Amino acid sequence: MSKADLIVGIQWGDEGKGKMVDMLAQNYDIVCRSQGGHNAGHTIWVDGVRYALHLIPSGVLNPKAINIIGNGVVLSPESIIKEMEQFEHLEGRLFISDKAHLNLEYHAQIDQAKERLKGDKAIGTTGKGIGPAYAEKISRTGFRVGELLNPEKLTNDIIAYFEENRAIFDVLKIATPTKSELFATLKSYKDKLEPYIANTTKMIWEAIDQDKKILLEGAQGTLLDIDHGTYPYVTSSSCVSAGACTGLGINPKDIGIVTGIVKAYTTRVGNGPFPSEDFTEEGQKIAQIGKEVGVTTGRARRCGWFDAIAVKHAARLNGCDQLSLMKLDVLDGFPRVKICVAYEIDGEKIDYMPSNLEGVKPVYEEFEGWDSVVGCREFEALPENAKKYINKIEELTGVKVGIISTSPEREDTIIRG
Ligand code: 2SA
Ligand code: MG
Repeated sequence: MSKADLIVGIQWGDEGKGKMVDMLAQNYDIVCRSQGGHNAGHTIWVDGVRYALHLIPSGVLNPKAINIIGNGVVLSPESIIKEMEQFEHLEGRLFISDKAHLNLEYHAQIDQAKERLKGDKAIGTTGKGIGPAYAEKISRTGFRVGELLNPEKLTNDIIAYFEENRAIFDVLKIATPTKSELFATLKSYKDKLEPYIANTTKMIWEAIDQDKKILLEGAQGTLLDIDHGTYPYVTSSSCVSAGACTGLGINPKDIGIVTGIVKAYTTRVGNGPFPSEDFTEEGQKIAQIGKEVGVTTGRARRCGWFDAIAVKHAARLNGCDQLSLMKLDVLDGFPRVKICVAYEIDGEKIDYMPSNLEGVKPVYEEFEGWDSVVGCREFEALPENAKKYINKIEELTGVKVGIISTSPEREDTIIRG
């Protein structure tokens, strides 16, 4: 029996999971997504061709790997069908859980309408309908991927749902779809997706029993987790490692090595507290050098320094065996770099993450910078100050930095034994 290795985002998403999963996917038989939806996004370049991935697991770029979208995902048929057009021969290589919930056009409409109504209290969502789709799942009024197989019944059920909730849809100015249009849309989804809809839990169990190598690919990040993130400025799924169990139907004992992906600094897109955010030119410099723009929405990401308190907290939540430190090269050439080593709250200094980050101030330690780490493929080859920075991160978080990325190139990666 094998165990499933897991890649999880340790900050607010966009830690560079794409590069790691793409690299690692070459060695795995099965790559799975367990949560989130098409709010996730990363770009992968292979032989000069750009691929944008939102829902399809990164194993799609390894022709030998099987890709599974688990029950914990909210699936936009519209979005995945478009994404699938980038690839040939997906049949037999991509499977979608029949228990995953559908994220339909009206979910995005609700999401966007609610954000508009919230005004300056908006979450800053991606507008992709993620929150409303998960809300319906938890309210037990959602529709599941397996229901696409009977589009006639699903059409009637969705129209009935609109009728029951007419008052709410009216306030949000969302029109009821016509029956014939809705049927045509759902039928086209069925025609395109039917070969991919499967009982994926059974598939994963069989793969575990057959000793297959399995990689679980997290989306978003720990600080956006619905329970453990900076609520309400979070996404609506379980982004922590434990979520991968419910989101796929495996048990905690099936999980193998947990690698936390973390940027050498911190970014956040959307609203909500961010203690180590840097509002000065230095923050802007990080954004510019790190090309910190959202892949899904094109939004500018807020930037700041490495937050060791948040990372220590997230590493414990996920049970990280190691950290993978991404984009270290973005800090090249900074005369000094900072790490947030404690928080100050109401004049008191604390070394743990409180339940509410609102009003928390960072306490920094400063370190001398380094010239360049670009292209380093051995720890020993790194400039002394970069080594000190990494050693400090290990000391403050209590987790080994097992992998270090020194440029966007696949090969520019240090893997420590
Ligand atoms: P949502 O749409 O309901 O999940 O938004 C709720 C919060 O979760 C944040 N969120 C993200 N943060 C970082 N990256 C994400 N994926 C895209 C990317 C984002 C993009 O890879 O760059 O392109 O803008 C992602 N998805 C959700 C979101 O900003 C809200 O704070
Ligand atoms: Mg991303």
